[in-house]
Amino acid sequence: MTQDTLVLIKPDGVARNLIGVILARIEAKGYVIVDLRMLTPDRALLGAHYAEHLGKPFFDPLLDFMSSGPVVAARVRGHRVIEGFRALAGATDPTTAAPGSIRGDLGRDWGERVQKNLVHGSDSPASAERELGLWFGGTV
Ligand code: D4T
Repeated sequence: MTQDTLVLIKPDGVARNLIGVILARIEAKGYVIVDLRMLTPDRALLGAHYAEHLGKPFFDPLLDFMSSGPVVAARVRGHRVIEGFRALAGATDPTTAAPGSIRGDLGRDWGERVQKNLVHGSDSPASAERELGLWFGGTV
């Protein structure tokens, strides 16, 4: 059941110089980074990526934040990696994300309209396929 998932290191993670630390956690867990790129995403890409959140109060702040600077996108591979990376990332809210997780150890609430929670990971095989198509196009 080898899977690919999309991992994003969000602008807060890049700005805080945590690219290496976050990629090292993924590799230390045993997953394999099979493609990697850095870009500042435009609102069209982000609107498609976050389409499920359209209309929610945090949607515009989320797009402002995500387009505010460079993001690292990674295609990560392994058995059950979709579930495994979500566990590695921790809960959405970095205040309550479990210690030991990326968000729990490295993230905090900054009192803003959007949670700056360092990373994104696809939440299902269908999401992974859709999101990898958006950020990388096609398959490796
Ligand atoms: P992503 O999609 O970025 O990996 O985060 P999650 O899967 O953990 O959370 P999500 O899709 O529910 O939310 C997407 C993105 O919006 C921010 N957010 C979310 C926020 O600022 N306030 C909120 O109340 C929620 C639910 C954080 C992540």
